Amino acid sequence: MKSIGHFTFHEITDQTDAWGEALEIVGSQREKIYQLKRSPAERVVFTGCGSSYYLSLSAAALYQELTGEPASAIPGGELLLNPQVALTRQKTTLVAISRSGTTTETIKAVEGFKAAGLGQVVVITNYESPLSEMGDLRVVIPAGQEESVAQTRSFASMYVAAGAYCALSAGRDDLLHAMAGLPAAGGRLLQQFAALAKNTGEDLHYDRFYFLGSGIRYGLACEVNLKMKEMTLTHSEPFHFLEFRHGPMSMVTETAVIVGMLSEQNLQHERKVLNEMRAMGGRILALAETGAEVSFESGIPESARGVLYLPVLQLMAYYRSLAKGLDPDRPNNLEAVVKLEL
Ligand code: F1P
Repeated sequence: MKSIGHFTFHEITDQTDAWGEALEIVGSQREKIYQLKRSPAERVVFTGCGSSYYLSLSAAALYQELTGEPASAIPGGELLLNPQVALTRQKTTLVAISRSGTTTETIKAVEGFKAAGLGQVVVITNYESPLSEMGDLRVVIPAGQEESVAQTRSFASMYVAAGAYCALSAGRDDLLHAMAGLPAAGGRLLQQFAALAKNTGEDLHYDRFYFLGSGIRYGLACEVNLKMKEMTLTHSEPFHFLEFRHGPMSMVTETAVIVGMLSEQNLQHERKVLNEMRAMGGRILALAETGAEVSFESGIPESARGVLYLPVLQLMAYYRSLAKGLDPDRPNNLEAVVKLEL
């Protein structure tokens, strides 16, 4: 009989193997990615559902930051029902992200995109699947497969793959080389901050969580927010750093945890927000490359290390779930894949 949360715990704590596989697989497709770039699209659209949409948000921001080319993200269901909002007549590359490769909205959205003949399709997934079959470029990361409903190892593996894809699309082999240090850095974080994740996660005095992240980190803030919801049924919300002052900070009490996913680029502005929320009584949990309660000390460039914000926060949600008597392997009301009759 497996203990409650058995799968989630192991999928979080051994996830860095899947990060390494993701890097190998994308690296092996380097020529194909360069070939895609030789007939460049005018824009790139990333799509997925749930966690995979939040991954799309972060990946689109990274793609545009690194290449200087227009990139955006849209939920699979929106691309299916309102394609006119995300697509134009411009030549477009669609990057479809899906752990299972079987989510109905994502599959139908890609079918519609291909029927419109707008451009190439890149698929990032953990399973050989109906979706992967539709890719002109297919990134399949089996090591990211998981039993649990809430994405942890799968998300991180696909996120690393997406980051490597963005780096190569920008001709930044240096970033891909630097990303080779991610699995070791992630393993160190899981060792060094396991107790912090457990102590904060188990403290049920806290009844609300806010995840602050800007730029390429906003999609990651949305993802860890979803983990908190799925695994622990706790009120939580993600915000861009400066946005938090414009109303939502009214919710800050001493029962609130404000998680700051700090950047180097805007550290001064972001840290100021956290200091103001601390003065209002909130519990602050800051993550950064250095000088924070959770410091990565990775030596990896900012645009290549986004995945490092995930493990400690995933583990915190895991421990909170157990402390609340829930089973993180089987979140309330959820299935691993949403399949619809459309
Ligand atoms: C998408 C998804 C997950 C969500 C939940 C239900 O799955 O919405 O993001 O967390 O597990 O399915 P997929 O398209 O990435 O397989």
